[in-house]
Amino acid sequence: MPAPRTVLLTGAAGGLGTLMRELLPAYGYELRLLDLRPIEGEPDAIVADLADRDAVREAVREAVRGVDAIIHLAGISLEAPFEKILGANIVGTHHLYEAAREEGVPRIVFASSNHAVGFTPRPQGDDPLIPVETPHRPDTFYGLSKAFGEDLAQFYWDKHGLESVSVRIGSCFAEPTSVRMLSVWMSPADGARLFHAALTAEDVGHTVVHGSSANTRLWWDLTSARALGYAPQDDSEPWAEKLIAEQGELDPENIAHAHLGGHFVSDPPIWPY
Ligand code: NAI
Ligand code: 15L
Repeated sequence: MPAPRTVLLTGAAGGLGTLMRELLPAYGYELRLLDLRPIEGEPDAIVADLADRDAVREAVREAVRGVDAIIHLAGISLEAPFEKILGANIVGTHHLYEAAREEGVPRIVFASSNHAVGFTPRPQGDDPLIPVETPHRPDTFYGLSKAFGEDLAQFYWDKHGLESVSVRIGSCFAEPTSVRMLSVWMSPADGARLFHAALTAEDVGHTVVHGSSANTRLWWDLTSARALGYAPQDDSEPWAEKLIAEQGELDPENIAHAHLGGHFVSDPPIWPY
């Protein structure tokens, strides 16, 4: 596949979308933007609801002219009633993949989440890092929709030859804000590095990768991400002393502290996580 240059960014108005709008152009990408909401200062951004099949067909058809790949960030990004998750994340992601197939877009980078496998026990002591092959163990309807998205990506590769990289993102924010995040944090700069690797690596078929920085307290294995050419540069450790002093060490007897998904495993999920 020739190196992609023009990339459709869905969910471009959101937190991660805003960070990637700032960071990805430095890699030489020309971004086309799509979101449910208008984006201030971006009059050319396409406003469309991915859950609406006719809208997404029109939007993607318009956005796809000259587009080499899609980074799919759009969707509900926290737990919500199943009906809402069903529309935005499950139906919406299907609509996007179907439109991409129809328009011949060769690759999608799908923003999956640690919550697709959130009930996986986090490593303790000398336990090995969580492998990328760990079975789906969603911790919420939200996590269930990300597990669906990964399976959808596999299906479109097997059936239609549409390549995907499913990035199981840990926590991608400017800085870690909890003790758990010390283990799953991905700096925005490393996020851009990982998306760039996912867009440019050869022959990815459908590859699932974990999305974190090179954290000292890492819980999961980054081998498949590194195999794409990802070389993380950041580490959450400089925040460790302050966060542990404020919040205490993780308690293995607390189920939210004992699982990858943190407080998303609680019923109902407890914020903040
Ligand atoms: P966000 O909630 O800030 O942004 C999501 C964007 O998607 C919003 O701008 C929203 O308007 C748009 N959207 C929602 N439903 C839509 C629909 N039906 N059609 C079109 N657009 C729609 O979330 P954030 O943090 O930017 O995350 C981006 C993606 O990455 C999400 O898919 C999220 O699940 C995933 N992710 C993010 C993580 C993080 O740490 N930020 C961690 C793991 C996954
Ligand atoms: C996610 O999947 C969410 O989209 C994000 O807002 C954070 O909650 C992140 O996971 C996390 O686990 O910290």
